[in-house]
Amino acid sequence: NRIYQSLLLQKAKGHKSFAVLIDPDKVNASKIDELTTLAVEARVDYLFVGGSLVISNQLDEVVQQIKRNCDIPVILFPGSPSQVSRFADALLYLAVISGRNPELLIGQHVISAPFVKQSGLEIISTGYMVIDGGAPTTVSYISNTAPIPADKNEIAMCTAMAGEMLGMKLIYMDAGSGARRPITESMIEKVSQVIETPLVIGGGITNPEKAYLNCKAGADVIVIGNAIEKDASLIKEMAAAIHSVPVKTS
Ligand code: 1GP
Repeated sequence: NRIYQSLLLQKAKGHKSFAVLIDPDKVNASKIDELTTLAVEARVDYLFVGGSLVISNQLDEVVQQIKRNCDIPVILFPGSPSQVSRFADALLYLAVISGRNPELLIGQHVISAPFVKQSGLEIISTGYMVIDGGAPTTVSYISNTAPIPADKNEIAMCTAMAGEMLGMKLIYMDAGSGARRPITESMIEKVSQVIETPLVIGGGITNPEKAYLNCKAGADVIVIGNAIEKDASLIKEMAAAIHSVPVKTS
């Protein structure tokens, strides 16, 4: 479990990580070349690959091209159980713990278990929490779950604690891709104080200042997709902001 160990080590050191989210449906070969070149230059920590709706079946090809281009670990962030590629380094094994849809808590896992196990991928069990981002996002529609209200810090805290006690190795709070309102720093701070697992934050982060403030509040990994899809040159500024957060000295 090489990737998870690196996440734990970075958290222990207080090093904040930056993950660029690549939607396999929205990239072609030249876009992947552009993104990986920029990501290497900016010292991006992880590349997440996935989307709520993967329409094409080019996941393997996308992952293989990324792996040919660079050494940045590729972590699958699957929107559905079919989004598995053995060419990646790890898989976020998501249970949507903010929702009450049994299919996304255990049903789909049971069906895909042999296939996932056979992939040989490093599996990182992840408590996935959808937080209301101010507008219906694809994730809330597709998952058929109600998101946690943006101002209900206590619900988010209790959900994250429960996920950790159930054995989840990572907590991922997501306002949904393209969220109008990203998760508040106050919620990030409160949740980070009650768990020990690394905390991943994403959804609607469009500027380096917000990425920086999220890290200061307690995020360990910042995920950015949409904003980079619109302007790939943002990778550099985002990475600089996230990596500028002072490392713990104690
Ligand atoms: C979505 O957390 C990710 O699942 C990233 O969101 O595309 O809004 O950056 P954005």
